Amino acid sequence: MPNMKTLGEFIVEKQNDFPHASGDLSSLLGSIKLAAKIVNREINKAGLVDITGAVGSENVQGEEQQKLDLYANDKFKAAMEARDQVCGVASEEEDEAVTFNKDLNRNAKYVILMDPLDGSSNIDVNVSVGTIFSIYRRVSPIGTTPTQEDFLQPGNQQVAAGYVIYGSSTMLVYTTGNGIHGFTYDPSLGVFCLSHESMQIPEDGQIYSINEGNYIRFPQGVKKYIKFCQEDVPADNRPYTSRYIGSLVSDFHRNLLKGGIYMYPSTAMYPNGKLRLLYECNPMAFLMEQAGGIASDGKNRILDIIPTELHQRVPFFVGSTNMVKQVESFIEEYPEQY
Ligand code: AHM
Ligand code: MG
Repeated sequence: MPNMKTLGEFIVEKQNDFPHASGDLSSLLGSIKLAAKIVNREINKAGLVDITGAVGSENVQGEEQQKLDLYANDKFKAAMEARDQVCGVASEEEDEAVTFNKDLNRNAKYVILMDPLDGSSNIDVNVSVGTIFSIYRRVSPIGTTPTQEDFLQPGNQQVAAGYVIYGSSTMLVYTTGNGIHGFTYDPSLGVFCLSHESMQIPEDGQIYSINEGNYIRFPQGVKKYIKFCQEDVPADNRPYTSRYIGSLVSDFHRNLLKGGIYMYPSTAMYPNGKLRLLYECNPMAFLMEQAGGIASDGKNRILDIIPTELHQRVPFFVGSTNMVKQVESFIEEYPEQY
């Protein structure tokens, strides 16, 4: 296969741009790649083997069943621990951050925060789901057990972030702060191949993605923006198209490629929105900025928010620059809640 570049080759090539790089981050991305392949294999057969059943129940072989989100959590954690570049992991599936206590892990310089299987309620209906990850350099001394501070860093400190989308094809998309690159999985070869180098989102998009069923509970500014999207102004390409899968990674990925905005605002039910700052919004915000778009909580840049809690939620507006700015201006003009 001439000209085909694998994820592994691409990572090494990029690492060579930094002559003093230790290779630790490359190796860490390699372990994410491995865990993604394992989870992908399991997701692909979710309808065949009864793995989507309740935790604790038994399958026909008498093995205890595990839900796919817990399965993904275990696989990603194990991959991180095995490779010695990570000293701790925070996950949507874990109440507290997990620290690795082997000497080699304690000497590692990175922590990782992840949502191992986002949108997992979609698996039973064969809709795409994803893994989201965010990598930071620890701030605690090397050789010690990582602390809360290592995990509660603002998003602007991320050294890498990415997602895996388990969709009609499986893709891994990541950034280390030098553009955002996508790799499509070839199951026959078992490799991720470079398919989308240096992606850029259009500055203006025509897709808006939001759970409109919650309309009545949205802040006034968001309601006004939705009506703006629906107005008949052909010169401005409005009305826009509404697309909402209900799986952040899939909605984000489509909007990234086509131009658009994804919104999960505060609602009367979720005053801080639903999505989690540390392992959903920050990595997506980093990726989006690398693609030339922006990410906001409606007023402020997501990446500058100082986190206070591991599982903190935040309203989230991400996508094409002019669309996010437009909703921000409506929020400013109509500050009333609900
Ligand atoms: P999860 O982490 O529990 O899967 O929830 C996150 C998901 C996102 O993928 C998706 O965009 C959102 O929740 C959908 O929420 P809703 O069903 O309220 O629209
Ligand atoms: Mg999630």
